[in-house]
Amino acid sequence: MMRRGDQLLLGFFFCLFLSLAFAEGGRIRHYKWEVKYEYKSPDCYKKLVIAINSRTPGPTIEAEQYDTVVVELKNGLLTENVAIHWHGIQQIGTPWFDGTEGVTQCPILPGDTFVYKFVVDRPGTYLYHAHYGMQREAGLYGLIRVALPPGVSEPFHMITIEASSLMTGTTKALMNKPLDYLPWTLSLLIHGKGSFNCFTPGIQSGLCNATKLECSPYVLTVVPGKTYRLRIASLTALSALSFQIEGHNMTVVEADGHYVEPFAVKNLFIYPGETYSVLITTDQVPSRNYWAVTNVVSRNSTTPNGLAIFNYFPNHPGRSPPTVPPVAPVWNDVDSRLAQSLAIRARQGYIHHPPQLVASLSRHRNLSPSVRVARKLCVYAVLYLAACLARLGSSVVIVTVLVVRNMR
Ligand SMILES: *[C@@H]1O[C@H](CO)[C@@H](O)[C@H](O)[C@H]1NC(C)=O
Ligand SMILES: *[C@@H]1O[C@H](CO)[C@@H](O)[C@H](O)[C@H]1NC(C)=O
Ligand SMILES: *[C@@H]1O[C@H](CO)[C@@H](O)[C@H](O)[C@H]1NC(C)=O
Ligand SMILES: [Cu+2]
Repeated sequence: MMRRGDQLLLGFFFCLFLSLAFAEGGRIRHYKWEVKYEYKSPDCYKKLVIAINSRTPGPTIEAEQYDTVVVELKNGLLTENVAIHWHGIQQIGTPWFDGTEGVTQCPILPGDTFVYKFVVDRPGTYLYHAHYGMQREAGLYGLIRVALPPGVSEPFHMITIEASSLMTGTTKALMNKPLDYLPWTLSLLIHGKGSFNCFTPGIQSGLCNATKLECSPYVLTVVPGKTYRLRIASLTALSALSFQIEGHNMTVVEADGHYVEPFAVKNLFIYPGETYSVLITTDQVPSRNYWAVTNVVSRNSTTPNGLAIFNYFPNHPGRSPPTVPPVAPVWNDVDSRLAQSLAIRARQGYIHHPPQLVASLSRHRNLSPSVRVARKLCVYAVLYLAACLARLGSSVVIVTVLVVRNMR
């Protein structure tokens, strides 16, 4: 018979072992970012942008369901605070990492480093963006891709490769002018590249050069005869957009982190803060490239279209398509946008009902099943040891275990 001290010690190590073995549901995805102002010409017009590790959009966070994302964020802006919101991430159990400055966290002061740490518990496409002042419009944003864990497959077929496309715009606020109340979008960016109209009256000469390599269109390279999943997201200020790829229909399969019943569209309408996944089959004439186009809808705007190149391998990625970019739907065509909204239906078999009890939600949703099992085993082990020490025998343990089970 072991002495009491030994039993306690054994129990302690047993629990320690379990908690170490199952500590995190998935892998840790560690990112070290520094946020800084830099001069860049994303749309050919040189301006100050806010970049993460010199990039805008910032690095794409790539994780699997139940992984823990750790972002060590250094604010290198010198005179401005920073906070980053993880758009679409539920933050169950970690509301203080939601990143809404002044609501769930104090801003990160210039020179300070803050470590965000949260679990991505749903597969899907999400965003991150600055949540302080107009920093989002200045380029502080990026994508979050949460894949399924190994061995679990998506509810659609023939995925070969994933690509992504993130639409944003540059706004007046970025032009070193006094901020207008409405940050009109002056150029549309696809994955951080666009083209400003360098003939706009009043712009500083020498700062806009439409032939710079830095602002050549974003290129999405694909292989003929495959089906691709394209993740599309928008963070454009105050602008609803249409997105299309010349000559290709798209099948919508995901909206804002939820699988939807597949439906086909020629134009995808997307509003700021939304994300979609679409499937595109590269079944067109393979000897040329195609245009990907985004344009403002729902407002009679003069914003130039955003253009990217849908490049069929092995054509040269910089080769312009031989056609003019497809025309966009007219800005006040409300019916098509309504039709898309009405077509979005939750995918059967993947419907997540709201939890019945808020209390149970806050306690356990954030943990992976293995953590829950480990936690349960720990409780049982401690109860067993306690009962042994109290020489009360196993019946008490069984009763207590039953009580604990019912409490859950
Ligand atoms: C624009 O950029 C191109 C390529 O970098 C350069 O050759 C040209 O001189 C520039 N034009 C002006 C007006 O600066
Ligand atoms: C796209 O869909 C439309 C309407 O269903 C159809 O007429 C057209 O042929 C399709 N285009 C391609 C390239 O599949
Ligand atoms: C949209 O704006 C243009 C000028 O930019 C104007 O000519 C046109 O009439 C406007 N359309 C509508 C429907 O208001
Ligand atoms: Cu957001």
